Amino acid sequence: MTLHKAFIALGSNIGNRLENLQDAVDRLSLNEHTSVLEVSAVYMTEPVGETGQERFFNGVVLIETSLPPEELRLYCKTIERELGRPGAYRRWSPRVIDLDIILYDDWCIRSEMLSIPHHEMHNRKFVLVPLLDIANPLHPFLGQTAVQLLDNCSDRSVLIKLKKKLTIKRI
Ligand code: PH2
Ligand code: MG
Ligand code: MG
Repeated sequence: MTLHKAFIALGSNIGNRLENLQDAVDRLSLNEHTSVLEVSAVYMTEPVGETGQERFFNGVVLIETSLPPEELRLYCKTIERELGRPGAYRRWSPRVIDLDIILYDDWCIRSEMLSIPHHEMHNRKFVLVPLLDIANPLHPFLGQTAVQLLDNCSDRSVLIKLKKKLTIKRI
């Protein structure tokens, strides 16, 4: 069985935002096909794309998984549903939980269902800053490290690093 590494970005701006992120991390930890290796700090971030909604809590986790990307995406959708996310959100609407695969090994995938590396990761401080808490991976498509992506990122939104932390449950 081949194990892969993937970075997943987490976001929530409805309900108990910390609890929602932690519930998602727990589901990634307690599943037999995925384990969580590292968690970032939690950041309170201004909504990007549509203002006038609650601020987000954002974080990033590094997981190890035997699931191929498409199955990992489906598992992320299952977690979103279990945490109360409705089937479809319009693009910039507030969300109970959002799980986005940011990187999967050094793979580049562009299909109707999958965009790996995530097509917006280099434009989003709420992804790059927590990612750098964990690692400084190379963006396999743009050929820049996360530090370089952040240097070149035009996102000027404010992130506040919180004292609240995510924890990793071990089976
Ligand atoms: N997610 C979005 C759109 N805007 N803004 C912040 N701060 N954090 C997010 O996670 C986020 C967003 C779409 O998924
Ligand atoms: Mg998203
Ligand atoms: Mg998403």
